[in-house]
Amino acid sequence: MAIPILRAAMIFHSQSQALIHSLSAIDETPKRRKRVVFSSSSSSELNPVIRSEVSFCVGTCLIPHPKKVSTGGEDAFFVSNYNGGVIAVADGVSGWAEEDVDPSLFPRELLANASNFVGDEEVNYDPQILIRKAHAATSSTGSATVIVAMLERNGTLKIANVGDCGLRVIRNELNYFSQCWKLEFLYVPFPGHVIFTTSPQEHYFDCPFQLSSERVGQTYLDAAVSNVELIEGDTIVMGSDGLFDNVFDQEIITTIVRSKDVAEAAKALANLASSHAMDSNFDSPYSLEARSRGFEAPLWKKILGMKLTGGKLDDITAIVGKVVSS
Ligand SMILES: [Mn+2]
Repeated sequence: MAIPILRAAMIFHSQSQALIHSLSAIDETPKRRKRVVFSSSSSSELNPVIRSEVSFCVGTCLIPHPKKVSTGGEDAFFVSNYNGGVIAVADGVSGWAEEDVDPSLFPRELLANASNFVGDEEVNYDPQILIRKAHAATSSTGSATVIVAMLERNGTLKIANVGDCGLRVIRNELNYFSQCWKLEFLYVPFPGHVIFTTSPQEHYFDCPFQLSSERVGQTYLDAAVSNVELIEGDTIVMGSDGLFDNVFDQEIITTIVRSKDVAEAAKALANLASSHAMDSNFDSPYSLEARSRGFEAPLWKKILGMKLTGGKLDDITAIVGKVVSS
């Protein structure tokens, strides 16, 4: 995404200290733990009940914008195996480069701070409070969209989202019923479908809600907050707009089904987004949206009777998390 909110109204400060944190992909192996719960029956006997807890198994992939390969681009992410698992993506607003500000500094520092606060008592495992504390601790100039998802061991996924990063939850209903009825012979590869999706928040086309170093930006109070009950076998896909602007949900599902594990799925999704981004003939989610807002093809294309098409060149972050019992 390109446009910082109300750039003309911003007051620029000289930053004496810009914190730069490089966040790299961490593929977390879920902790194996079964909790034995003793519940009393009507006959007051103690019956041991094995309650399965869940956590994420995560794969990640980041492909920078083709012109930003040397700097790594302006997306940032982190993955933590704290509790059931914490996943976050931030996307720096590239328009800051016009003000001689490195747009990658703010999102990287924001997520470095967020990763430090994951176990904080005041955060209390609430993604919206995590965003508040991380934002308050960030001193770099710039702005970023951000999404944070935190999984409880009981399967509750708590999401807070500011801007146009996104998250999808994909469930295979057949496997769901198989689990309910213990029909293990029905555990077969099946496409599944999206049971939850975030919605982008924006001021206008290509200008999303964003946390900022300036007062004109949004805050944690503007975050869209959702809770989703996940079950073993669910898959979540989190990404920057570079993923969801270039890949349709149905393609995401197909890609996940074809992949042997979460690492392969994340890589395949990012590669698919990257190839669509560079394909001027691909009718992407981005070009569909642009046409629906009244944007038109360049004149030479219109003369040839062609419509506005093509993917959107951007940094691409794809994170795939599979819910496993632990
Ligand atoms: Mn982006």
